[in-house]
Amino acid sequence: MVDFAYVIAGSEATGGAGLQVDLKTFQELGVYGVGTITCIVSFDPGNGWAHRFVPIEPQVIADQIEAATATHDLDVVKVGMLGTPATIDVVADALAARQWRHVVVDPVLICKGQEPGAALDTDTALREKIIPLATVVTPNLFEAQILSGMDEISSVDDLAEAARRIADLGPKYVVAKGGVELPGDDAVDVLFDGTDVTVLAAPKVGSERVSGAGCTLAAAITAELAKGAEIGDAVAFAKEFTTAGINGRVSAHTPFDTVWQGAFVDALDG
Ligand code: PXL
Repeated sequence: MVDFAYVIAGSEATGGAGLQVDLKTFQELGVYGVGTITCIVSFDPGNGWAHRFVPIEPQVIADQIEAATATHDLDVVKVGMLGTPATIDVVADALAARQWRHVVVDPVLICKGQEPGAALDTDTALREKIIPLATVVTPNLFEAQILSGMDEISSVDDLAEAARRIADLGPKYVVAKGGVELPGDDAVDVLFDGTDVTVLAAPKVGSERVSGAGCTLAAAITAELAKGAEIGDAVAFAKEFTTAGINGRVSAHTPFDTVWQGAFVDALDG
């Protein structure tokens, strides 16, 4: 029997982030992907690759969720970029209307290139209406700092403390990602399960951010949970899958490279 994974997220038109990455990751990991689009991001090559952002009409989001959930028995969902308070309201209502085995939230506060703080009301709505419905939340360093309210995260201990504070907002598990910004030779993620902190480390691949890494990690966690993995195994595998994808990254005309979701399976095939 095929396992299903559902994603509610934004489209990113280059294929390097967002829903496109989620569905590619699901397919690589052998789960049937179902997707609902919340917004459309089209980078602007004529203007420094700035983000052009168009929200989808709330009723159209509700219609997509109705179609997806009426068609398949979906019990594991990933939530990616939402983008506006109206979108957050409709997605929060839809999540609250049914039972989920896992709700994996990638708390996309801003995406690369946007001005921090430009969308404070969206950040507040995400914290108040979506994060409490999550079973797993996967903030990067910047998002962990905002969501935890900490002044600075400059060590693994700080990252673990941020994860503990974010768990107080409701989610059972917090995966806080140090990425290239956390000082040190390793890319460190911490998993807090409400009691214990597990530190996952892998040598950094260069010092530049690679587009789609956060989306890939959260989608891989979602796919593994859909297949029945335990959270610790899901997160450890997702990190391996994402690290392989960063190693096998694709260069592009954008100023940043993007993750290749096929790299993990390429390596298995030799
Ligand atoms: O990488 C975060 C992200 C998620 N979702 C969408 C995006 C981005 C960043 O560009 O556009 C739709």
